[in-house]
Amino acid sequence: MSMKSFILSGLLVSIATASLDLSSLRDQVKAIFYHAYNGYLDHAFPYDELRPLSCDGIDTWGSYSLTLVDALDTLAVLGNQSEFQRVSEILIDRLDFNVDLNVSVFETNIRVVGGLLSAHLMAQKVGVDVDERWPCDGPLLKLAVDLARRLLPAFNTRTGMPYGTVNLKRGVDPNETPITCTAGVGTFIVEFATISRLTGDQVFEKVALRALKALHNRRSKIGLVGNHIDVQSGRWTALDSGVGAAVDSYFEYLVKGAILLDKPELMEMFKEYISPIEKHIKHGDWYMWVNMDSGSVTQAMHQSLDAFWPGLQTLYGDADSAYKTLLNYYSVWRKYGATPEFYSIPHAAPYTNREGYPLRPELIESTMYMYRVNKDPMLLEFGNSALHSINVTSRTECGFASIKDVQDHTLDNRMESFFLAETIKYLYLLFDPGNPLLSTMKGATIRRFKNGEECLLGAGGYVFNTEAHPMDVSSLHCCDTMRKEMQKSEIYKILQDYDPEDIFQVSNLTRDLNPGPFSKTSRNNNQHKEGFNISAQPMSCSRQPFHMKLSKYGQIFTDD
Ligand code: DMJ
Repeated sequence: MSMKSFILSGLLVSIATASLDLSSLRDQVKAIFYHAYNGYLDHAFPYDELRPLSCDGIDTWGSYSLTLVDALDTLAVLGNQSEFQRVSEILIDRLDFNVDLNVSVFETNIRVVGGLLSAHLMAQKVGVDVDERWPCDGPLLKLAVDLARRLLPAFNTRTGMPYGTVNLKRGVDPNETPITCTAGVGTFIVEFATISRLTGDQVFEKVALRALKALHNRRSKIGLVGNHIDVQSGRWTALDSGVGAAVDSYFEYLVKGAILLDKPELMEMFKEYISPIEKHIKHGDWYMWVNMDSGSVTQAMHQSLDAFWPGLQTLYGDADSAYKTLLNYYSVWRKYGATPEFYSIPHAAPYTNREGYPLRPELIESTMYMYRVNKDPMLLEFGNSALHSINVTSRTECGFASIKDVQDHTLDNRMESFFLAETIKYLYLLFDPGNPLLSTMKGATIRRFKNGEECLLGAGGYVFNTEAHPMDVSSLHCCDTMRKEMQKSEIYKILQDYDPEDIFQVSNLTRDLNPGPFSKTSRNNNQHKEGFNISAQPMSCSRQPFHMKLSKYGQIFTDD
């Protein structure tokens, strides 16, 4: 065993490093996954989430069997082909989005649309007998398109920025609040452009781009964006600017959208934020919260969600700065064995009522990106210690529980679906640096279509959506060559059934969206799940500045 030392916030931090057995670590991650996954199947399916203390299920973000959808591509990453196939069939058979339910546009997109798309794109690799037009068609893609179509009415606003909540059957409620958080506006390009490029229907990419640009055009004089915006008037309603909660994935999707679509324009937009962020938000190697107009600090706070930022910095090429920030974030984790949702930097303590750790992935995600760049064994040590903390602190009889308070390690009855989609996947990939998802060309295949066209798949690396669902960059280019063939397909006919320009013209979208042949008979969820309370959480972010109200453990505060 050797020691590594760092100067961190004036303290000498020493971390023991030893050579780790990656294969054994991967097995330990798998064991965590299957304990949680089997617990969900045994006690919670078909509900969205497992409640790991009461060992039952609950619908949270909709009525999607969300944990199963979110975990599907993790099964593929862990190499479980038979279970991937079995679950794909169950989902294809059961999922029906033609339900009268208000849902978060953001969460539905990143978790469900994203999960279905990545599973669709991985299907062949996992041994599924794919359609002859795959990846330009297929049952999981059809589900993703059907669901994404039901989100489109949210984008029908004066600014092009979407509402935060939509009814899957009826569109946007006429009384819906027009206040959406920044991430809720700017986190669509990865999934929506993937759909557009695979199917040839441009409306998805178009609305996502329009929303991104509308947001960017409303940055303040000092170049920052706020926390919440009125999507009809374009007026900022919460002026706190930072890189964490309610903003985070807007920045992430500028970078990832640029990479996925080979669109330098998006990277240029992102780059315009770097200097204002460094000047106003970055203090030392921490990122705080400031007023978007003045740049003055409003909260000297580190949020657990901020921890994705070093990973994003690594992705766009600023690994040195990223590593210093990562070390600061580790110092908080090491203190508690987890990161509290909000941590006061000057007081070196969690904020009251924000002491929890809901099994979030961000610090592990950034660690994985950083390890790809510098291969520092200390990063594996961190992964190892995170694995053990989670196993020791959060494990329950039927799953893994969120930590209610990192100071005393009391638990909360919640296991968010991102634990299986993201936290475990990034931990596994950290310990599996040769995985084809992290390489270019490794595992690339040639797809030959019936019409004689061919294209390369799995060749250009993968872009992970913000819920860790990998999108195969090369597949996006593949379907152009298939376009003529596509015109004969079922999916194409369905897309012809409606006019994409509707989204920019129709003002009253409470009409039935005519879901078309994708949908099955509408089910009555209460009948399916007798004895349970179904309560979807329609917004993914608070409508108020975070110092007044903010989501705790993923819960939602509405104005009521
Ligand atoms: C995930 O749903 C996504 O990563 C999102 O962008 C932010 N929050 C959670 C995980 O913490």
